[in-house]
Amino acid sequence: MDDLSYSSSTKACSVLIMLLSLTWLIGSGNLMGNQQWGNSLTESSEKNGERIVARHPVLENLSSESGIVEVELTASKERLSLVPGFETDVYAYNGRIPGPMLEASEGDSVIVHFKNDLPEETTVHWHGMHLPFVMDGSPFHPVGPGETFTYSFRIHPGTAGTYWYHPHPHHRTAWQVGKGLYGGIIIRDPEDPLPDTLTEYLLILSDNRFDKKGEVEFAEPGSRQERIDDMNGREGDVLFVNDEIMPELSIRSGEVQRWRIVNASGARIYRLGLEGHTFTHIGSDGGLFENPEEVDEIVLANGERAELLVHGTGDPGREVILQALPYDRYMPMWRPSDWNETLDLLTLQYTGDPPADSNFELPETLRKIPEINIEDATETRIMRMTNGKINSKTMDMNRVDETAELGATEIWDIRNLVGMDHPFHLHGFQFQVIDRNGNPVSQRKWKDTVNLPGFESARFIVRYDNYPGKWMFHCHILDHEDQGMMGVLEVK
Ligand SMILES: [Cu+2]
Repeated sequence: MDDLSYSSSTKACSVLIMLLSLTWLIGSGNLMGNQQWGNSLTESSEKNGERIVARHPVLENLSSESGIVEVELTASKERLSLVPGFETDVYAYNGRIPGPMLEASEGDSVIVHFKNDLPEETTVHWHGMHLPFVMDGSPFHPVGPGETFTYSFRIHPGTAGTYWYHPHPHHRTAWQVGKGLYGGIIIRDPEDPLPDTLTEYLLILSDNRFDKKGEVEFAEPGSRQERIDDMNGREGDVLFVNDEIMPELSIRSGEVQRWRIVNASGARIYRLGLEGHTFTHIGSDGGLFENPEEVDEIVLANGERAELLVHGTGDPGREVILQALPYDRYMPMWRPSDWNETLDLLTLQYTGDPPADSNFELPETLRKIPEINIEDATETRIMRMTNGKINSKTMDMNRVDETAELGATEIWDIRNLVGMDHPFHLHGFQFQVIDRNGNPVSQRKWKDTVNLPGFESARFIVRYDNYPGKWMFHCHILDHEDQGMMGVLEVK
């Protein structure tokens, strides 16, 4: 595993005693969690003065040139322990689930030497990234078994945020992601408005289902379960945060932490709440908001990301649970019987240390997000989503569904005509939601995925900058995408 480097948590606090107690914490491994199976992390390293993500493996940068991030990524069949007591046939990036995090900064050039060691075609899609068409890892550019492909792209200014990578082969995405192929991306802004002293976590949420032998279970063809999975998308009863079931994160009373959360689940939508705590919602798909929002909970649909500040308002020694609260995304007749149960995701354990004197001040404005002007829009594209179809069509690789001019500004009017949620994702270009069900949204945000609850609608505005090509748009319930709930926008 020499292609990986490990990072753990540091906090450069002004109070000496905090520094000392933290050094002790890292030294004693208390930040490493207490339930680790399979590809758990047993090492940590610290990078002084740099922002680092607690206990999340990072793709090692092989380049010593500044402004270049060059990494190796291999997808292969592995046998890993995901649930206690079992080994499981999986697909993994660099031998891990999730794959190691890709970390780069605005302005960097990223080069990924990808090798497909799987027995089937795959691609690597860089979800949310603004990059050339041939680098998008869409179904148009499969990488065959045994083949290699070098993905290279530039990180545009203003795109700092949390993204993720996953396969996107035609009809096989749900299966390959279900087998373990997904990983996180953090793009950093050299001028990040938040202090680099905050402990930062990247939490990749996924769920999976296992048979009695501990193998990943997919429904038998023709079974009732297959009908349910086709309709709802495949859900599992085992919830993972990164590679762990119910991991434990550590916080000190008074401390503020920065959490980046990715919904990498094929179908499960998370309504997240932290017992007795509120969140400061500071960012989503395309990075930080202009203005932080105080919220009690947050709904994260498939493919979406959230950046949150968690305030350690609890007492020393207290234990609180991050929960997936009931969320009804289903058609009534297909609703699972346990849909209204609250599920536990992780434990946030307060240390026994006396409350830290947090001198953290949240900036009122995190950054300015340039407005895409509605008056510039030259077209409105209406997308009618029904179960399995967009505008009454299923995906055809040989058909272009929408054609637009490079540089054009357009409005997309997404209408969900059925009674279950469909999260809508556009490749290649971040957009700004204008309104939902006719009501203007509270503030401008960069998004690449917008969830449409049953019978709801939303409009967003987008400008097709820089990159011509055939860009996918689709429902991000992966089973729906594989069934053909997807289309092609050609920008030329
Ligand atoms: Cu869908």
